[in-house]
Amino acid sequence: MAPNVVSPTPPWWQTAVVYQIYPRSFCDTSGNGIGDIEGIRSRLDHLEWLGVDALWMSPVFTSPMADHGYDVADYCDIDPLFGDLAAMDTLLADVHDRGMRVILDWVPNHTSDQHRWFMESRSSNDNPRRDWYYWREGTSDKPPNNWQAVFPAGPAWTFDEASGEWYLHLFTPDQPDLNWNNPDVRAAMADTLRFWLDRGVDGFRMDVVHMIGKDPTLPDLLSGPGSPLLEYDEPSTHQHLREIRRVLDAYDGDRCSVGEVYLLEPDVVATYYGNDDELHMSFNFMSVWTGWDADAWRRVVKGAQDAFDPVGGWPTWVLSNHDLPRHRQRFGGDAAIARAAVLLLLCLRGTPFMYAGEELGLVDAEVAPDQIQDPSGSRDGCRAPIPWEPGHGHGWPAAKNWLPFPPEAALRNAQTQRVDPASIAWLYKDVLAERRGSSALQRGSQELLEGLCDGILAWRRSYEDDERIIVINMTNEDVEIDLAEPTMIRMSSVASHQNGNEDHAFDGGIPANSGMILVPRR
Ligand code: TEU
Repeated sequence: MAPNVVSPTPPWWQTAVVYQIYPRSFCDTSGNGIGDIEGIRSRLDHLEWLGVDALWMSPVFTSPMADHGYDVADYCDIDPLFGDLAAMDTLLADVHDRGMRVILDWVPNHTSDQHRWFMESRSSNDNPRRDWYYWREGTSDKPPNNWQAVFPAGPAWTFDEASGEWYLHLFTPDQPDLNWNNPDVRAAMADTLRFWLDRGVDGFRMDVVHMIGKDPTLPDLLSGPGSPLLEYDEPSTHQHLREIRRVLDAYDGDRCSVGEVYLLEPDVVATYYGNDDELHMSFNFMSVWTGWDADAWRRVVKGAQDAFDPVGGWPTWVLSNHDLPRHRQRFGGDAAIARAAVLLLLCLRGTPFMYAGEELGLVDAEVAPDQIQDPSGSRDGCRAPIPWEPGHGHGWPAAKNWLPFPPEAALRNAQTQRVDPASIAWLYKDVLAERRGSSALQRGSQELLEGLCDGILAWRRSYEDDERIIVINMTNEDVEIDLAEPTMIRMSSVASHQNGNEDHAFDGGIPANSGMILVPRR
């Protein structure tokens, strides 16, 4: 087994739990049915109550909202829909006052077609910014290569009648890809990072960052027409990431990056950490493609250990985000599974990323076909407004919000759950507190425990004399295991085990679809 090396004083982001906020859906204070920055600020007590360390905000920059903010028209300003720079500065100050951090969402692969850079680039074939994007000659019936957009269905190219050339967009035609081969683009994008670093942000989530480097000849995908997203791995990206890292490292305070490297082989993802000179962290999306199945999870955990440990890359864990069906839904909707998944996400070695609303055990909203907002058509369900209160409007002032509420909002809302110690929100809070009090859970080594029983995922975390064993029963049957060492139950995902602060002797029984944190009996 690889050594799982632990550094003596880890940077804050290695011991942190990050809470992702999709600002449109978090909390509306202006009354237009869309969440805003002031709404986030007004709910910081919830984050503090929960005990998370940092919040990551999906983009709030100036945008025509063709992809709800992932189409940025000005990286250095706030869209009026969400507030303004002053509101952002106030939020930053308030988050910092509460001892938490802010991670912004930086979208380097593409801008909006309404960004002034693209408008200039598009204005004529000899504009000085022409080369800031990928323009290629061709006839209107044949795109320059076989790349397809991730969404909507169709080529990753749009023909511009005025100039008789095509431009590249891995996503919608409103999201033209920046040409990172151009040093002026790299310098301008580095400036956008400095703008926010100077204002005090603690890090960046970097959108599809593995796609920024491109072979300028843009060759066809050998596998045939499709999106390069899940397979593209271009050497120049690593050079760009080293430059980006130097921008962050020039600031104090362990400013960090977490890359959305959408490649499904952990070994390849790990190369994006470089020699500790590229990304600080990367998502490893194997977890979101894995069902409620212990064997599959063992492979994912082992895959991460084998990929990240040898290169000293700090792992990350994620179950839900704004692009995917919520994990409770993916795992079949069972409330017990959602509770056991709390231990899965928060006790594996690495930085966990929660998605707002998972602490309420939410499933996705149902959105009528004629109400769909998302350009991909499939992601609205997990972007439903967060229910804050049980009553009418659930704490949202408008008569109608940009999306409907998720199911069971009268029960699955922050106010109701926060006064119920048996709720999933309290389970998150308790496990987060346990994590914070345990160097084993925060930064300890990790060893998978093999061969205990079919359907059981179990692992040991150790740091000096602090130790935890986590066991999760991913089956619909109660099972018995023999750990061959006496342990006490510190915490269980089963509500009835949770009450009282005393550890209980572990007799080997683990109820169906539940998890436990165990400590050695001393
Ligand atoms: O997502 C990248 C992306 O394409 C995947 O999330 C996924 O394949 C897609 O959502 C499936 O429909 C990032 C952002 O997270 C996403 O919200 C943006 O739309 C996208 O980049 C473009 O910026």
